[in-house]
Amino acid sequence: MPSPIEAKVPDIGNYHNVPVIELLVKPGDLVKKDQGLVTLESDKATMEVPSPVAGVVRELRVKLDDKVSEGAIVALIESPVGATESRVQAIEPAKPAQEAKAVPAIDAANPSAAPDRAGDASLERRVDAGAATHRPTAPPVRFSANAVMPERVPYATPAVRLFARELGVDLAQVAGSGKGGRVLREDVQAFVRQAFAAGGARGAGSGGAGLGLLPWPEIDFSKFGPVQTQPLSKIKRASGSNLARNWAMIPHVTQHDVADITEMEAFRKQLGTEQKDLKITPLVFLIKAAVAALQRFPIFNAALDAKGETLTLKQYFHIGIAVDTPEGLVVPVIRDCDRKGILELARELALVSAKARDRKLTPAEMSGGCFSISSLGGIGGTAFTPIINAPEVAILGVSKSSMQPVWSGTAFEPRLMLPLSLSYDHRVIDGAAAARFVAYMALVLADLRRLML
Ligand code: CAO
Repeated sequence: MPSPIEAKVPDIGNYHNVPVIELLVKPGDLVKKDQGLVTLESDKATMEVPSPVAGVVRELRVKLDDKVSEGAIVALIESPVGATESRVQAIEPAKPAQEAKAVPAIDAANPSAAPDRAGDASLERRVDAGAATHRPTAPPVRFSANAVMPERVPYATPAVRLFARELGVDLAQVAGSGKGGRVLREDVQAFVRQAFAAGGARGAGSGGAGLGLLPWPEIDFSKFGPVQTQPLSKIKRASGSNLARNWAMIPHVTQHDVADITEMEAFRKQLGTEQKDLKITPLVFLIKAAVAALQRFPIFNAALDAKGETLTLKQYFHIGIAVDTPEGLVVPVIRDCDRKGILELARELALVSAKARDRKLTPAEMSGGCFSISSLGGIGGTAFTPIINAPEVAILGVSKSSMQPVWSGTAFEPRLMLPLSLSYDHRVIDGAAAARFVAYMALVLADLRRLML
């Protein structure tokens, strides 16, 4: 058995006393020639000390945080003399037969010997020959630290870079949890896990799987006090996936406004006394006002394609209504709202709300929407940010109306004001258009005669 070969820190430029930040192998590991043994980190770069030969790591001569300079021995590598062919194959990367013939095997310690052994693809024979005639030492591999790890590229060791490359992961997207923000192997693994969990949430012009988010914190809460767990309902899990995708992939902006519904409310109350068996809430008026605004601003009645490049403008007016049920949120769609009057809409709204709460809605009754309304007005609040129901491009949130002092020009008058919150996809809709859309809705709600125009 020949003496083990010393793996030394090669020429690393003008760096001295560089800390060892990572041990990439341990005694007993099989290594290939040039495989990284330890990682060093200067103030500007990380670099690996390569194994001078293929073989087995007999001893590591450094530990984490040791400081090393050029020539320091980091490990002893035993060459695989007497190793079986399969063991050698395990450490020799497979090469196509042609390549093996064309590329001479080069002994780092004796490059001139290479031509003699051209075509010798057997590592064992190569190492044997080297061991018999020379005692190879660490090859003088030159490092350009900045070429290995330029400051502007993500901070990661070459091993992690290689790992990310093999998995097709763009390191720039991965958040590093290591010292100083260094991207670790585990960060890349977590990134890939998350990409899979996102279930191919791609489209609308960006890669949902490439968000580069930190892994979800996993905390044992029972350490802090008594807890119990409860699975999310099926509806919540399904709507949650949609909401998460829509929130992550659509650049939302929410435009807030208020509508003076004093007259509308008087009319609604009057209708209520006439239609004893029908509950008429502000929501049906909002459906009509939304349709009027969609007709006036057709870009809001549109769907964006998966690439984020083409809009489909709809010439029908089906409105989705968010309904709160004990199992979670569902969005039944009321069709052809432009062709239906207040009373018909009120009847249909009562019907779909009851069906939603009884879990009797069919998928067909929840599809085909153009624009959605989420009304929390029966509960409270002054404003909120509803999440757009992709591929729709806008959604209206409605909060609770309240009496407000409004300046009439000569005096403050008590007026019933209804808060409106319009979230819109900023890729499709400009802020000015959104402000006009919601202001127009407020105008219609303030004077319902405008619905007839
Ligand atoms: N301001 C003041 N009062 C309002 C109001 C508003 N904007 N909107 C409704 N109300 C009143 C109604 O007039 C009704 O009063 P009365 O009982 O005195 O008649 C009361 O509030 C309850 O209304 P409602 O909520 O039963 O009826 P609706 O037509 O307004 O809404 C429905 C129907 C199905 C949309 C609603 O019940 C619901 O589920 N809303 C929740 C939607 C939701 O969860 N959105 C959030 C999505 S994001 O998580």
